[in-house]
Amino acid sequence: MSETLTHVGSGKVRELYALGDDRLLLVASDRISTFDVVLPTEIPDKGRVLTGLSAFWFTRTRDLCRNHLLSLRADARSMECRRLEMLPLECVVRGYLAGSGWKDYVATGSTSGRELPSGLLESSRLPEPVFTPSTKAVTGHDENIDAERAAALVGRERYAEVEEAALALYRVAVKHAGERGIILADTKLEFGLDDDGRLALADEAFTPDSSRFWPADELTPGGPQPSFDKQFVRDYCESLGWDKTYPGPELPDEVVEGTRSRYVEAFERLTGIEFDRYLADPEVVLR
Ligand code: Q0Z
Repeated sequence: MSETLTHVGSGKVRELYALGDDRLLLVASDRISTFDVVLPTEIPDKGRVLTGLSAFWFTRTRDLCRNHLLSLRADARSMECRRLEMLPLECVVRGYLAGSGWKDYVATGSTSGRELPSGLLESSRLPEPVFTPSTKAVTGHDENIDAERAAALVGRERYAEVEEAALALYRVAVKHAGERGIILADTKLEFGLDDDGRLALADEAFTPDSSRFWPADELTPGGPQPSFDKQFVRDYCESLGWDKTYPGPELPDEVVEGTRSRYVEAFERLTGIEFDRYLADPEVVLR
């Protein structure tokens, strides 16, 4: 049995194909981006780590919120999904002040129109997680928007439903990761609607490409934190004095190997499953 694959989209490091009318195949490559540039060197198995982690989280959170996952392919990097009508919102939840949340806070004392306590440092833990939706930019960076503008995009009731679901999902993932020594500082979730108009979590979920993963034992607010997965790559790129425009630098073997190890370590710590077992039988993350 073979099926026609029609390429329907490319992300920086992922590809999307149509499987008939109502399903999609999401394929995670081994490409890696840093400072918004996709590097010429791949990290072996990175795509498999991300696909396995997403599938793990979809399985663990299915009672909290429906999701698009239908099955994993034997290659361990491809996911068959229900095709949804996607909501035009990036659903960001932040538990710590980093990235654009920190930038907004420095400039205005708020992020996405939500006032935060004074005196917070970069990478400080927030008193409670905040939902900071942003627009989906076609090019360039997503823009944080306030609840009013976000609700105008999806409707007031749907907005309230998405906010509640995103916060509930984030809290579950944060607790699980925290017990395994990983801080999930923030995350970006995407939701869509199924044929019956029901909300479902889509895209990837709680991967290092959609979230900030920090080693819990190294948290030092007052500056940016080392990334659990990409820090070797960033440090190496910084050491070159590269101007962060295309083309990015080739990575030496030891940076590739160190980075691959960090991805596999994140997978094994979070799932409690040996990565080689996942490669042999991807469905182990679905149980
Ligand atoms: C995800 C994206 C990627 C490029 C569309 N279940 C779904 N139903 C409808 N649409 C999507 C999904 Cl996941 C959907 N993207 C993001 C992913 C490559 C763009 F792998 N775009």
